[in-house]
Amino acid sequence: SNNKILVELDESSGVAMMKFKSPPVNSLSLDFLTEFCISLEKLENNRACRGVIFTSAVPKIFSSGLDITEMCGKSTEHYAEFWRAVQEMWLQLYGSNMVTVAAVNGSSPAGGCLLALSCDYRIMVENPKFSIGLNEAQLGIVAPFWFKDTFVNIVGHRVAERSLQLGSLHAAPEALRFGLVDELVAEEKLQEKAAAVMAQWLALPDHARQLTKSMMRKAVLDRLVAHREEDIQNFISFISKESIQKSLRMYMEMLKKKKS
Ligand code: CO8
Repeated sequence: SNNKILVELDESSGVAMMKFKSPPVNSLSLDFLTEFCISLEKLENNRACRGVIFTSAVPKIFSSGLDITEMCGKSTEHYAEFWRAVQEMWLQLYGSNMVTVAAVNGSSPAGGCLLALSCDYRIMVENPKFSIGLNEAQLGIVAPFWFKDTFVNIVGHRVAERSLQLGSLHAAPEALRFGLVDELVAEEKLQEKAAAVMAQWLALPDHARQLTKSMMRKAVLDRLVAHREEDIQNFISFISKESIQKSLRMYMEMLKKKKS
C-alpha cells in the first residue's frame, strides 16, 4: 500500500510537505515506515527539494508512535525487520541534509515524538489537550539509547532523565517550557508559521548549514550505525520476553477500555 503519506513538492520554494494520513492514529507500522523512508529518500535525492515540513492529515493526532501490534505476538524475523525499519527512519531523518520542520498538529507520543525530535525545528499547535513525550516507561518498555540521545540533545540531561523515567507526556505549553518544542501557534496559523521558519532556515547557504548540522549530529548517528545489529538483537530479546508481551497486551487493553 503506497498511500499512507501524502507528499507535495513546491518547486518554486524547494519545500516539500509530507502529510501523514494513516487513520485512525498514524501509528508507525512497518508499511508506514517503509513508505516514509522511500518518500524521504526520493526528496533527499531531488536537487529541487531543500526542505521538508512534516504534519498530519489526521485530526488531533500527529503520530501515535510505533505500531504496538507490530511488537506483539510476532516472529523473531518480523521483529528484526520492523526494528531495522524504525532505525532506518531515524537514521535518514536525523541525518537528513534537508531542512526539516515538524508542524505538530496533534498528540505525539513515543515514536511520534522521536520523529518530531529528529527534525531541525518543532512548531506545535497551542492546544493543551495535545501532548508530546517519550512515554515508553508507561508501557513497561524502555526507550533505546538513540531515542534517549536525541531527546537529551534537545532538552538537556536533567529534564530528559526525569521525563524518561516517568514516561511523561507533556501538554503543549509544558513542552514549550522544556524546549521540547520550539514554539506554539494557533492551529490556523500552523502552515503559515512553518513556511516562515522554513524560509528563514533556507536563507543560509546549504553547504554551511549542512556541514554544521552534521557536526552537531554525527556522533549520535555514528553510534547507532556502529551498533545497529546489536541494537536489533537487543530489541528482539527484550520484546520477546513474556513479561514485556504481557505489559504491551495490558496497555492495548487499557487503550480500548478507555473508549467505552
Ligand atoms: N499502535 C497500535 N495501535 C494503536 C496505537 C499504537 N501506537 N495507538 C492507538 N492505537 C489504536 C487503539 O488501540 C485504537 O484501536 P481500536 O479502534 O481497535 O480500539 C485506535 O488506535 C484508536 O485509538 P484511541 O481510541 O486511543 O484514539 P484517541 O484519539 O482516543 O487517542 C492517542 C489517540 C492519544 C494516540 C492514544 O491512542 C494513545 O495514547 N495511544 C498510545 C500511544 C503510545 O503510547 N504509543 C507508544 C508506542 S511505543 C513507541 O513508539 C516506542 C517504542 C520503543 C521500543 C522500545 C524497545 C522495546
